[in-house]
Amino acid sequence: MEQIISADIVEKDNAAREADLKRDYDSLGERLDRRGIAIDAISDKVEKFAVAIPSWGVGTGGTRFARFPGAGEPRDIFDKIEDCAVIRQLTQATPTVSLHIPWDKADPNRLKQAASRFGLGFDSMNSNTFSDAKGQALSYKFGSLSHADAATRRQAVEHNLECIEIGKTLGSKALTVWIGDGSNFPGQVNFAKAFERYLDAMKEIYAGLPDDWKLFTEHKMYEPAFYSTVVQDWGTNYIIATELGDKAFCLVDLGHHAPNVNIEMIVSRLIQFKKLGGFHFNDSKYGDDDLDAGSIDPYRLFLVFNELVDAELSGAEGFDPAHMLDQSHNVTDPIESLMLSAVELQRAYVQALLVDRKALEAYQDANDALMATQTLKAAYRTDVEPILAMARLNTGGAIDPVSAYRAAGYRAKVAAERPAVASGGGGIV
Ligand code: LRH
Ligand code: MN
Ligand code: MN
Repeated sequence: MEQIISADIVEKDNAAREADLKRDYDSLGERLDRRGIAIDAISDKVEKFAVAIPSWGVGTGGTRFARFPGAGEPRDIFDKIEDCAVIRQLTQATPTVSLHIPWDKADPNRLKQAASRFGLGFDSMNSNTFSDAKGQALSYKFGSLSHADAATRRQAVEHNLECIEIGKTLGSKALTVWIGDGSNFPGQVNFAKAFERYLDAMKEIYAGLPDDWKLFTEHKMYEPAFYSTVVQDWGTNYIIATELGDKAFCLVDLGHHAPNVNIEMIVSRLIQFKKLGGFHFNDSKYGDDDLDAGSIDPYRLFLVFNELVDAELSGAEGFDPAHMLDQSHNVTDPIESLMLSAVELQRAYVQALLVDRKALEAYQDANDALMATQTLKAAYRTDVEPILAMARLNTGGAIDPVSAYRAAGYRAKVAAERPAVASGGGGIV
């Protein structure tokens, strides 16, 4: 397996940190031991934790006002795969890439070959009927899978079926469908009719799904439609997943809810009714900000993982959610942001593993609200960095991924090979 960052650089950076890490790990191990927790068992779990990198996340993002390109941006999906390989190498947490079609359209066999050079696999395929592709016959300006015009709906269905076909060659096992369909004015669309058209179209896509695939639908409250969206909320999403069948699940993008919505409770509900498919992790302050996971509200991320760990430990039937990042990096080096975001998910996961669940249950049963919440806080307050760093070291990654990445000078190196992409307005990627 090829490694893009020279092993010497990673080893040198690790060597400078290893002795301190061992001390910190042992000391944390001792403290966890006092709480009846075996640190090595937790480390094993972290080593198995995986999150997919979105291909669109490694390019510099932008807003509808402007995009300020970074140096050495990937020119195409093959450059993106190399950037993903760097993230994988240094974090050892991101073995797969999630593609967006048609943004990443290329010969599937070449894609597979390019990824396998670095030991990367492919996660869920993402279709795109929220923008018009070059040369597309019918426009999605007024919708896609719910469009009033049957021919436009057909075109959108065909596109999704094509995504499945590409994914089959790549070894993907899921299709994620997010549509921008909705309305900008009251009265613009008939809610019920639009949803009915959407469901009919989705049934055709579902019929083309291989038996061992899953179909994820992603709800989003607003944007680009600002008055209503067809797949607005988790309730609508749940209806879709139940209408479609056993292979259909809800995908929760953390940025797609109304402010103050209790996302962790949505997660719990979907787990309880066996319809949680997976996540697009990111963070937000105001809307679908697509900020780095854990950068604004790390406690919320922990609370989401608290639900996930609760389900994992209680052996919830069929529980196997897909983890994907979905972020836009406007002012940071996307590789650095994505590495740290993957680590933030691991951190929340480990903190959630540390929750004393027996004690929590007893406090809940005794209506001891204060101690119940303190039980969560005790886990959340634990600095688990030594566990995360040790897991990286044990699996061949970097103790400090950003430090090793900067020491390798990867961005400057690719900047010399990849010509600057023009800046300009608009576009989320
Ligand atoms: C929509 C979304 C969806 C798209 C991605 C680019 O806001 O979250 O997942 O595929 O952004
Ligand atoms: Mn998303
Ligand atoms: Mn989004």
